[in-house]
Amino acid sequence: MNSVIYIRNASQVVTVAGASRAPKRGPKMEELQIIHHGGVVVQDDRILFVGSDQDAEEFVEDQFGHVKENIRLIDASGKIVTPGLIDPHTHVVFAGSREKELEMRLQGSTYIEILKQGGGILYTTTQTRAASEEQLLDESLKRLNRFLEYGVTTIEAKSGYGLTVEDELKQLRVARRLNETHPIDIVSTFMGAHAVPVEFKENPDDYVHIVIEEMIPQVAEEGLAQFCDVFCEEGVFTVEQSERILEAGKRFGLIPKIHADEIVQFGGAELAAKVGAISADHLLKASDEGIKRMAEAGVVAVLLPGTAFFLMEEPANARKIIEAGVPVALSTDRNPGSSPTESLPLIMNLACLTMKMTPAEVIAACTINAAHAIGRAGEIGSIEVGKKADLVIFDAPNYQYLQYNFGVNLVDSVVKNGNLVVERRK
Ligand code: IZC
Ligand code: ZN
Repeated sequence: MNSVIYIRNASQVVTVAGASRAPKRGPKMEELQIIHHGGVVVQDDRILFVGSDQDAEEFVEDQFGHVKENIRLIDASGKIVTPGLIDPHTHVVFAGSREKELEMRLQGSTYIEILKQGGGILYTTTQTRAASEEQLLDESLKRLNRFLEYGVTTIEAKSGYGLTVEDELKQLRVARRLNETHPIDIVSTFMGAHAVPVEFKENPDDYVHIVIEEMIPQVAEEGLAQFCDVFCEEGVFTVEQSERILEAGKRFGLIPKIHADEIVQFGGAELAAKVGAISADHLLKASDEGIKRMAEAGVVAVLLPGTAFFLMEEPANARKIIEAGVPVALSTDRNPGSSPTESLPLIMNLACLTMKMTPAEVIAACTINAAHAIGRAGEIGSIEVGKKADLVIFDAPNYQYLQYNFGVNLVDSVVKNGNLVVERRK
């Protein structure tokens, strides 16, 4: 018989069902389609059944009554089941770390000043260029293991610490190998336009030329990425350069994403709408007009409150963005400079406590809306029959408790692709 897992007696099954075709916006973000006292049955890598305790018992008896001893039973009494968490914005493949910059920032240096002095992204680029594929793989693997412990079952991962054709391809190949070998699914984004490398400091347009003429075609040819991202920011890439790069990506089938309006108001949100980006990320300084255009164009806002917290900045105005009808997702932004954490649950806490998102909105933002931000909502992001069996059991009596008992890991178990991959606290 095929592998079957039956999770029973959950106090809540938070399905987040019914939004696979379009992301949740406005008040809909609060509708989580919860089954109180329910169960989930998984067969192989798919969700086979979800329903009330009684219906689940009958279903299992009907389908598997004769082979009950082969079913893996998980008792979720007093706990909740949610879809596997999805992190739609990470820079997880890199070498080294930047704890020195934390001390510099505590003494008054800013993130952009450090970058302009050749630190920041450029420091990590030096380390990443020097690292072998094996070394990058080992370092990134540790981070992926931590993500899984926190209930994250799918992530997006960007390149952008190579900044040469070969080194960008190296980073993306590592992401591909990680996807093949690690339980977490990794969706890749090409981000050669993450910083202008020192070699091109005096003529950044020459670097943009290489991104467009050399990097994008090779990334596309090797099928190494699905998305193309740009750090559109004062002192990094202009709106005009960003547009050229994202349009070039589109010609090669790479869907645009954009780091928008993080540090200054720069027109990134407007550009996201103009190029039809799947998401615009950060948005701390986004203009009202930009937000309006994102809502009209259906761009998902990926908010990163951990980054604002770590950079000691005011976070994005999530309430305004949600009220404008923009679908919101959340992410760690895992990277060595502005958000060195794999704890998506901590980001959820920060979203609630620093951006006043409700506990229900936070769940929608880390499940179905995050799936939409990476074009995967048909497969993941909700507990529905036929979807991939990616599930988390949290040791919490209700979903609100996740935002209340903050800063600790409440993950009890994780099911990924139908396999029990994390089992904690007996
Ligand atoms: O390494 O600093 N913001 N890119 C844009 C980053 C932060 C990553 C880094
Ligand atoms: Zn980022």
